[in-house]
Amino acid sequence: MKRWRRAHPRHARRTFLRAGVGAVSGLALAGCDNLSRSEWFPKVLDAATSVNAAIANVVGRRALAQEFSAEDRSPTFRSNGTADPATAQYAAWVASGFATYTLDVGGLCAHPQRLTLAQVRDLPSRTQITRHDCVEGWSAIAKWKGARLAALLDAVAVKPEARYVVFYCADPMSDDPTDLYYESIDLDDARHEQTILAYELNDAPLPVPNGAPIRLRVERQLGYKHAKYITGIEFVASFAAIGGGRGGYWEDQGYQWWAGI
Ligand SMILES: Nc1nc2c(c(=O)[nH]1)N[C@H]1C(S)=C(S)[C@@H](COP(=O)(O)O)O[C@H]1N2
Ligand SMILES: [Mo]
Repeated sequence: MKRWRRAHPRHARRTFLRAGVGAVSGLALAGCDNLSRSEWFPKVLDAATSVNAAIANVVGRRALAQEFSAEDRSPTFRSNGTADPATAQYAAWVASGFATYTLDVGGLCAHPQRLTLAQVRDLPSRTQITRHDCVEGWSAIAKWKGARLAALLDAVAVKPEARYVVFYCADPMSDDPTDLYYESIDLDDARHEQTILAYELNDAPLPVPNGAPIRLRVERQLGYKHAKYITGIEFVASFAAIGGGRGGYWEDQGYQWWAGI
């Protein structure tokens, strides 16, 4: 636990945070005309998000996101956000074909583990064709294969006091090398049938621009929740002491933590 905290210190740089929130609101206003027609946009940036979360709880957190057939797939699945973490560590993993990559799984669990990509691929898997919706106004349908996150939770024996799963990523979001992309979901979403640690996109190994070697698919939430380049997974009772304290890189800039579609 201590090592994790050192690697991902809380960022209390208020001026940075204020600047970030301002920039996001400005973008939201500028993009309003284009985006207001979409069904999901209002759910992301206003208070309806919490209503949406409440409805999701009543309707059932286990309901599946829509799945599509092979013909429905988009011709290409674009990259958004980081397209290459470009750190020395990441470049070394790419050079090894991810043979030297490891995934640290720890926090509130009985059996913390360091897994190779091969070990992740050995976990029970799921394949699904789903639609990805990004708040920037694009969607795409693709086929994903990955390890069921529920299987990993069972393998490490998550403790009952764990409430959230935090995903630490390889890509720095500023000149500060500790300012890494991160995300979090709750245990209901972690155990959801369609929540996978994806290592294949459209029947090929996950490409670097889409988060190689492992990225999260959490199909009932918006694109920014789908953490790419995952290097660490931590089970926590609270994410208040991680990053800016709001549960994710974009959440720290003002986005909603719950991004249900
Ligand atoms: N590590 C990391 N994960 C990330 C991002 C990022 O910049 N870094 N961008 C997010 C956003 S906003 C979206 S829409 C999707 C884009 O996934 P794609 O690049 O496969 O299209 O990844 C999400 N996960
Ligand atoms: Mo996005």
